Amino acid sequence: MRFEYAPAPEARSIVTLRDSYGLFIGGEFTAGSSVFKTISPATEEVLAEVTHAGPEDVDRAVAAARQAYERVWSVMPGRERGKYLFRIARLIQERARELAVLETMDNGKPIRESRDTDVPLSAAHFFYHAGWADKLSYAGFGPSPRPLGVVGQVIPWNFPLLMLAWKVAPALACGNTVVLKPAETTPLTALLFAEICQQADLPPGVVNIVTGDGTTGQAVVAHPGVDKVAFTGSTAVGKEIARACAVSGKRLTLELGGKAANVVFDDAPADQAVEGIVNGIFFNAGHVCCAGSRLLVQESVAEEVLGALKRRMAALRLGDPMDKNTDIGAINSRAQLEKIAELASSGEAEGAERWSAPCPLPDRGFWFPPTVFTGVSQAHRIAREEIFGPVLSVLTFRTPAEAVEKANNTPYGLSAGVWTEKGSLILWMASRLRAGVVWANTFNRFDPASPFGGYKESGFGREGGRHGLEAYLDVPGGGDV
Ligand code: TAP
Repeated sequence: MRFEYAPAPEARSIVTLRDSYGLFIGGEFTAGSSVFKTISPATEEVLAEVTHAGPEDVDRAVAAARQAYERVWSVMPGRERGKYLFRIARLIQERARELAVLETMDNGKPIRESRDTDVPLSAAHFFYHAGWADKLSYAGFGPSPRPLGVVGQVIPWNFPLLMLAWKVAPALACGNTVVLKPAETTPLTALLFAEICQQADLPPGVVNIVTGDGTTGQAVVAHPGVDKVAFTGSTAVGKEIARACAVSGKRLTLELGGKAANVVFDDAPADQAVEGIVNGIFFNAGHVCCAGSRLLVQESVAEEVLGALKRRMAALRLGDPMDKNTDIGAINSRAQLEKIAELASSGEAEGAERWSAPCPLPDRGFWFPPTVFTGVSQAHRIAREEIFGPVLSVLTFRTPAEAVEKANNTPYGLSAGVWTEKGSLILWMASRLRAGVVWANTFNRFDPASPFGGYKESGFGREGGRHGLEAYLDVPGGGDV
């Protein structure tokens, strides 16, 4: 039975979009070398004009960050830094609705997700790290660990504000200043965050935001005035950055791609497992580095689980991301849509069987239906490459040992999920899965107190928790290259 819902659109009026945004350098919005447009991926309407930062703009941003580091931020007592972080956290909460609406407009993700996940977790990261700012001496890194200096941070488009929070909050708590480059297609919440820094009276230059494309990212990473680089994005660009930073004396942490296995055993509670599979791959339309994009299901229950999964997928609502009933929003860009479509075609060409939920796609914007591939072999591209879209590849296994072997048969190692009612099997699996995070009977759970990061081509370094502080302090193990 299918229920029809009346549309429940979130109002856009809470957001005041400017026609044009400058770069945020030294506490002020300033002009840059050229401009580009950011669009809504759900409607393709132009939202605003944004400034492209060239190398000379990055120079100015790094100089502002250096000055703020030396004169103000690194010499400020931790308890004073903490007050600013608390203030930012509270302002994110106060302006939560505005941030959520803007994120959904610029990124295309459902308002339910930006409202209930991205924005509250962003505030939580600032609250959590505000608490650390005056307790670094007790974090296990010696009596008075020092900050690193100016940090260059480059982030992707899938969780624009949340990735900013993951990067900026620990850097500032530890006494560093930052130059951050948001993704080209999702700069708007970072620019609203810049306004929040002004509102919080954050000393000028502590946070600098330079918008632009990959060349702006390159300029940030390569700048000799940057002491540490923190990057979240694709493995291909991560490798380029590792090469650019080699033998430079810069610290580096990389949070890269993933191809997580979500492993369902025959004793798992089927309904919960299906919800977990759906959440694992269709949350944020699969634009999630730790998405459970490979379902490994025990052969004896494969048919039953797949039947239930398809019934559940048929009930997912795809469409206007501003509607509070929407489960699946837009794909963030035409380029990403083309990449997903190309990989999905390769799945069919290589012999896997494709099934897509029967949902109508809007005429304008970038859309891809929730899709599942069965009959997938480990050699197929859709089993090996990160699709970064709402596409699930299903493989089967007979024994726990086979599940581990298949789950680990990937160059990535960011996350994994295990579904079973046996605690001993969960522990057995968790100790053998080569993944930074292993969820048991749940998926996509995040907490600022819990470190997150990968193995192998998923990168190195941890974000969140006590371990995440190490990446922003001058202590051994903080990501020397
Ligand atoms: P990328 O294409 O790698 O872009 C990430 C960021 O790097 C963007 O700001 C991009 O700018 C910039 N950039 C591009 N080329 C660069 C270069 N040569 N030097 C420096 N910066 C450069 O990734 P994406 O497509 O935006 O994001 C998706 C990827 O991020 C996926 O692989 C996903 O798994 C990964 N991801 C990982 C995590 C964690 S925590 N591991 C979390 C989220 C996402 P433009 O926007 O202008 O291209």
